[in-house]
Amino acid sequence: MKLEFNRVCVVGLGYIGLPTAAILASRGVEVIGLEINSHVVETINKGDIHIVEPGLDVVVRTAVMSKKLRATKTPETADAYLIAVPTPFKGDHVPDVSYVESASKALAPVLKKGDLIVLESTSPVGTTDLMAQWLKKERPDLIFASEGSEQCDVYLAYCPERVLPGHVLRELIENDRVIGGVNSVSAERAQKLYKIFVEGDCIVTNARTAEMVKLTENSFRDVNIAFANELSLLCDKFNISVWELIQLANRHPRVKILQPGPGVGGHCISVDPWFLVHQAPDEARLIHAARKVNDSKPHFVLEKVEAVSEKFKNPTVAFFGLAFKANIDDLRESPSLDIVEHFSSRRGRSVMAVEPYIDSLPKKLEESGVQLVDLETAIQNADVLVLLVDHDQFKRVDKKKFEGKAVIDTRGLWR
Ligand code: SAJ
Repeated sequence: MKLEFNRVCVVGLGYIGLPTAAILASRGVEVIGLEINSHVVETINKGDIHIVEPGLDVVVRTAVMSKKLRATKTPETADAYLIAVPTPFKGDHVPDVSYVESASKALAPVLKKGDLIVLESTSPVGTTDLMAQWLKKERPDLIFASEGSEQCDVYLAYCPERVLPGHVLRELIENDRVIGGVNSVSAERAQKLYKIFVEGDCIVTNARTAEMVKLTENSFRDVNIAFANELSLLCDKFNISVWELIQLANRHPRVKILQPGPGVGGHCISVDPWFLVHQAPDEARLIHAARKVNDSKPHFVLEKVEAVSEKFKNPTVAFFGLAFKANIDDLRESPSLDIVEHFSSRRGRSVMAVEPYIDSLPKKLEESGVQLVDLETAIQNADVLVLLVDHDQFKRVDKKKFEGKAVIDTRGLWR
């Protein structure tokens, strides 16, 4: 079968770019990974990976060994380009699209008539149009897709990734994709590209809607977690178990409350809603309030730990979990890490941390004298036990061993 896309270039070989590149390669497409980090390029070309994601090592190794995937620092021609670079925010929660800009500028010299460029990075509404403007400036000889016209040399689309860390390979294939074309021909072309590996529906819309869909999905989750977190504050005040409360309220056929926790972490849900708040501060009031509720939850937990610890003389405090959520090793934007960092920054405290997914502590915790220990050691030796992450390993504890100790359970695992 002749493929319409024989060669695809994936720009940015991170948590999304690398799995996407490897899956495309596994479908017979020649994939070039364009990456600015030399260490990442070398690692991948050896058939290894630089990130932790179940099953990814095998798919990448197979793709590299079969010569369908290789990484490079130099832009090369391809039939389609997928941009999956970071879009963090600068101070004051202002979105930073400079990586998208530099990726566009890097690609500009190798573009030719008939090429397709798809932006996957989470972006403020209007970023795909901005990309068209940057490209036009670099390549005045080419006609880039524009709204309201189907005539173009280079097709442009936006297609957000929506995979859950820890389940990336399965979700990349199974999830539905929203494909937003700057014009209809771009959307159709991008749809063909995604159909090479996506088994879910590939639904076509315009680029601005697709950009907003991504921000909406993560804001929806943030607002709903904020509701659960607010309930946990109310329950603390009223001396009610928030876990029992939610379980009972969820018995209503149209109520489905999420779970409270020590705060919202990761590089998506705690970041993306700010893009909307920044673009429309007067309108995005609920989304803004939710961000504030979730961001303040670690302070609430910290105060609880302080108050409980004061009841002991020279207590040892053990924190269970540092990752931003259950069963992964990712400590980025982790509220748990934040809590332990703050608590252990006061000198002379005896602090233990249990995190089955890491071998050594982040530098800051090491410098504050925190000890990385196993589950049993922590339960045996600590006076105050603080559960921060609902890792499966923490579910199997013998609660009889908690006798005489204070327990703060932010995830409802040890109730
Ligand atoms: N959390 C709670 N209570 C809950 C659910 C989650 O406190 O009931 C916390 C987690 O502990 C964690 C944070 O929220 O700190 C985020 O975790 P998550 O599992 O909700 O989401 P992420 O950040 O791992 O991935 C999200 C997903 N988006 C949605 O579910 C709408 C994923 O599909 C996106 O692809 C990803 O963001 C992304 O890249 O944007």
